[in-house]
Amino acid sequence: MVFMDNKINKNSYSESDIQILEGLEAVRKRPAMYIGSTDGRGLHQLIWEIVDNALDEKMSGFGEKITVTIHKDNSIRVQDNGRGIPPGKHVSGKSTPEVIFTVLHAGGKFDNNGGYKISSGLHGVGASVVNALSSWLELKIYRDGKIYQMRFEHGRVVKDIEVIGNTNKTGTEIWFKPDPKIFTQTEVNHATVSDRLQETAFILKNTEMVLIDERLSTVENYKYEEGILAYVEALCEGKNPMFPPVYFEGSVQGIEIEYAFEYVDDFYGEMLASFVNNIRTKDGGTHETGLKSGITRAFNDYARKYGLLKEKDKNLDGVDIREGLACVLSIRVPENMLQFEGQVKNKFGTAEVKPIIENFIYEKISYFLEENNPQATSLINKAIKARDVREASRKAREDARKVSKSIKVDRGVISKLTPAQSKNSELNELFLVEGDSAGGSAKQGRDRKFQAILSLRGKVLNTEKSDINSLLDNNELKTLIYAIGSDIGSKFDIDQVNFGKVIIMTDADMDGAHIQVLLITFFYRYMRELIEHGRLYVAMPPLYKVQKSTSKGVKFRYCWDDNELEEAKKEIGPGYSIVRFKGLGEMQSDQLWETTMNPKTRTLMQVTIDDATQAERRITTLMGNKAELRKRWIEQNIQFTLEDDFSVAGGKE
Ligand code: 0R9
Repeated sequence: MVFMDNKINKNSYSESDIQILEGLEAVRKRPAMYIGSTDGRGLHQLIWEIVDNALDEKMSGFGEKITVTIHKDNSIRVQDNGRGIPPGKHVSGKSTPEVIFTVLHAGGKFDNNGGYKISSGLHGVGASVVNALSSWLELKIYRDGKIYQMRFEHGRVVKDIEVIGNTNKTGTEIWFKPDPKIFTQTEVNHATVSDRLQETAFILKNTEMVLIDERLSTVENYKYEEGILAYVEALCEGKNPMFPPVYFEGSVQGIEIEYAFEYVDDFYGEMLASFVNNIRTKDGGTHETGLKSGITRAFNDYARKYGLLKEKDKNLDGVDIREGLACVLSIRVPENMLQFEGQVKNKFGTAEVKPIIENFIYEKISYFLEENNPQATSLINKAIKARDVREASRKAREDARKVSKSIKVDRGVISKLTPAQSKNSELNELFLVEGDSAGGSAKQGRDRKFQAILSLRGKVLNTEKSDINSLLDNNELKTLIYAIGSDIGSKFDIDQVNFGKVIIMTDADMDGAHIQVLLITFFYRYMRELIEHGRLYVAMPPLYKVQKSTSKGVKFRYCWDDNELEEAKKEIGPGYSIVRFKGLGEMQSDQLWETTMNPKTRTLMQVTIDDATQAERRITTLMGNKAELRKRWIEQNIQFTLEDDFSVAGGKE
C-alpha cells in the first residue's frame, strides 16, 4: 500500500466513488460470499477481521496490546497501540483510511513489509467488508501527536477524516455495529470471543489480549510469556500430568516450528491444536500428518532399541501413542507456501511441509526420549496398555454383537430398545429418552415406521471419569452401542450406523441438561464422527401450552420460552389456561409427536463440533472431578446452547 502522510484530501464525489459504492453494495447484497454466512459465525467473523488487522500490526513489530470491547448494544470496539493507520492521502487522491474502509480488496489484505502475516483463516476480506456490513463504523487514529476521527454509515463516509484533539499515544481504534438488517444473529457470544482472544495470546507470546464485556461488566486479560507451553498446560487443567510440559522450537528451510506437549494419565483421548501462521487448522493438514508420523516413528524406534517392543511385536499404533497426549503445534511459513483446503479453509495443504515437520519432530522427540529414559519407558508402557485395552474392547464389542439377542431379552436390567419397522438406515431415527414414563410416551407418540426409541435408565455413566473397560460394562451404553450398530473409538465406522439421526430427547430441566451433556460427551469421545457427520441432534420439547376453549373449538399454542409464552397469552386472549410441562412423561403421546417428534413440525438442534479442543476443555470442566466448576457451568448454560463447542445449528426442519 502506498500512501502519502498527513495530506488529507477533500475531493468531491467522482466516478471511482460510485464504483466503490457499487462494490460495497455487492457485499451488502451477498454478504455470505464475503464472510461465509450471516448467522453467528459471520457476525463473529467481522470481529476476527478487525482483530487480525491489529495483529498484523503487532506482527510487524508495533504495539503489543489489543483490546476488544463488547458494548451493551452489541457494537464492538477494537483498539491497538501500533503506529496508527496512516491518516494522509493515498495515491488515489482519497485519504488512506477511506481507501481501506471503502475499497473492496480482492483477496483481502494489505501487504505489509514481508514477514509472516496474519490473515484471517476463513476469509481475510478486511476492513471494507466489515464496514459494508455495519450500520455504522467509527475510526479513531492516534498518530503524530494528533487524534483523527472518521465515521461511516452502511459503508459510506458520513464524516470525513478530521483532527479532533491532541495525544501522546499511538494506535488505531475501530468501533462498529454489525447491521441487524444483514445478520440473523447480532448478539455477540462472550465465550466465542474470549476463547479466540485467549488462543491468540497463547500463539503469539507476549501479546496482551484484553476483552471487556460491558454487558457482563467483566474484564479479561490474556498474556502468556510462555506461549504454547502455557497453552498445553491450560489444555491439561484439571487433569493429572505425568511430567512437566515440554517445548521445542526451530527453523527449517524458512519454516518456523514450535511444538509443546504434555502427557496426562487420567484421560484417554488426545488433545491436539495446530496452527499455521497463527491460523487455527481445525481439520489438520500436512503439518499435522507430519507431526503424527514423527511422533509414531520416534516412539517405535525407541521402543525397539530398548527392547520394550520385541521382534515379534507389531509396531505401536499412533492412536495408542497419543492416548493422553495434549499438544500444540504452531508453524509459520512464508506466504508463498500458504495453501489451505476444504470448504472452510481449515486444513493446511502444502505437501512439502509434511516431511520437514516429520523429521524435525522425529529428531526432537527422539532426543527427548533418550534424555529422559524413565519417562520414555512409562510412556511406551502406557501406549502398550492402550493397545491392549483397544484390542480388549474390540473383542468385547464382537462378543456384544454375538449376544445381542440376549441383550434384548434381558429387559429387567437394561435399557429398552424399541426398533423401527423400516430398515432404511439413512431415514431411520433413534430417540434417546430418559426414564420409563417418557419412554412410554415416546413409544406411543412416534412414527413406528422410521423412529426407534431407546429409553435409558437414570443417569448414564459419566464417560469422562471412567475408562473404556468400565464403559463397556455399563449396560446403558452397551445397549446404546448395540443400537447404533457400529464399533466405538478408532474402530467407529459411520457406514455401520443404523440411523440417519440420533436424537437426544430429555426433559427441559437441570437433570435433562446434565444427561444431554453426558450423552454428548459419550458421542464426542467414542463416536466423534457421528457428530462430524451432523447426525447427532437434541430434541426441543416445549415448556408450555397455552389454551382456551371457544365456541369454535380449542385454541392453543405451544411455547418454547418465556417470550413465546407472553406472545401466546396475547394472541389467545383473556380466559387462557397454561399447562407447564414438567417432563416429557407428562405430555400426551400425540402432543409429544406434534411438538417434538414429527419431522414436519418439530425443532431439532444439530450438535456440531465446532472446535474439538475447546470442546474437550469444556467437557473436562463438565465431566472431570471438579464438581464446583461443573455445577457453575450447568447453571449458567441451562438452556444448553453450547454455542462454541457444540454449536447449535437449529431451526425448523
Ligand atoms: C483496531 C484494528 N487495527 C487496525 O485495523 C490497524 C490497521 C493498521 C495499519 C497500520 C498500523 N496499525 C494498524 N491498525 C500501519 C500499517 C503500515 C504503516 N503504518 C501503519 C504499513 O502496512 O506499512 N495499517 C494497515 C493497513 C494500513 N495501515 C495502510 F498502510 F494500508 F494504510
